[in-house]
Amino acid sequence: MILIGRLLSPFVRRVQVTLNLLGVECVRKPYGTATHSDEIGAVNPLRRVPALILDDGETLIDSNAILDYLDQTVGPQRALIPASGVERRKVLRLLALAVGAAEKGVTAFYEKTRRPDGTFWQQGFDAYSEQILGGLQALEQAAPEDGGWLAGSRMSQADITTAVVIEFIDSVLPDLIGEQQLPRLRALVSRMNELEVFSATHPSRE
Ligand SMILES: N[C@@H](CCC(=O)N[C@@H](CS)C(=O)NCC(=O)O)C(=O)O
Repeated sequence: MILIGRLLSPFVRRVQVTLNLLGVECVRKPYGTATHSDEIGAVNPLRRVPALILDDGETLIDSNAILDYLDQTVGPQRALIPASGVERRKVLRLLALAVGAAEKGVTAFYEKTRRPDGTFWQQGFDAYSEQILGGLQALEQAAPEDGGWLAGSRMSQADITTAVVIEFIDSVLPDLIGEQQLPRLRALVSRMNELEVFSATHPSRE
């Protein structure tokens, strides 16, 4: 299998962490949307990453679809999103918050870096920042005080994605989350970084 995209993308990174954790063999082509638009467009008409090319040539696009495929491949015992019930709803809600914050982070980052000189839209940037912090604060409130996982007694996709998103926001919007803010999520990030499957995917190691 081939994963398309760079680890700076939180959507690509959460897929790579999941591949590592589940022990699924895959090579990655570190194509960036700004530098490899045509190569990405050849596998995804939306010209976005990630995309996952399966061994038979089928191509999956969007990290949600890719993670769903990986969960189905390993089966319900090892799946990182519970198959049904209240556990599934809880993880999906946490993921909506984390993924939503990532999406707004990407938009705010583009606003900051990609507009022509002099056309920075401060009001929009402030609104995106507020949405990011709103999502992360809701995740902070959902995190257990005792340092446990976000949903239940074992790691789920909510833990992976949240930790990836916190590190992404810190890297592209370094002034947004104060060092003293979100202590439970900071503890989660530390816990995830103790795992090689996670820390090996840090964008600085690409
Ligand atoms: N919903 C998509 C979002 C993917 C996404 O927005 N990827 C960004 C990189 S972080 C991208 O490709 N942006 C280029 C663009 O949208 O033009 C997913 O979960 O895979």
